[in-house]
Amino acid sequence: MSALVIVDVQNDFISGSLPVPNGSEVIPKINELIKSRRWDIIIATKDWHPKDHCSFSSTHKGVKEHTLHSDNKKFNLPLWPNHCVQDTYGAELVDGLDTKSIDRVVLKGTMKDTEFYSAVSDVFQNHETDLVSVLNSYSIGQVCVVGLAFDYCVMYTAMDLQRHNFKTSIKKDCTRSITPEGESNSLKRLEEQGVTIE
Ligand code: VGL
Ligand code: ZN
Repeated sequence: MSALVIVDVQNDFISGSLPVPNGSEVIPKINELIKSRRWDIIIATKDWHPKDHCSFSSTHKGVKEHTLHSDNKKFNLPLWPNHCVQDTYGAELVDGLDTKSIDRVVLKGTMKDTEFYSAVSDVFQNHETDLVSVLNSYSIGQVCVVGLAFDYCVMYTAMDLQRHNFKTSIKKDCTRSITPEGESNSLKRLEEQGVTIE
């Protein structure tokens, strides 16, 4: 059995606070994939942050260094503009995406002090979403990953799925990257992990 996993095709990553360059181009391409009915289940993920999430630069304004406790500051992870705040327009799946064909939505990044890029686990692999158990409940062996952004959430999701022994591929044309350098680094890492780039 096989699954299509559509990562974070949300308003904020297309026309909102953290737009991925040319991100809107993936919408018709992903709709075409959906129409081809090649997968037994279609899952969409959503970055779904509380309004004071540790990955937002605004969360850390005026906070003294020694009082910081959240992962992003402590481990020098990138800080971002506020994005995909729970129950806001920016966090909704983008208009135009064929959402009626999506069987399940998996939320990630919901805990204030923990950064999730992957839709499987947080960056330190201490917490998991329900993605793997959803896939296992459908006896999925193969997963194809598409969406935004290639050099963050798509890459980390694909690497985690491969680590969990799903045969994992990425349809590159149905993704876009935040930066070109990020894209070439990600391609290298994905290849090393055995993820197929189609
Ligand atoms: C993402 C940065 C921060 C992504 C999510 O979906 O690629 N990037 N949060
Ligand atoms: Zn995020």
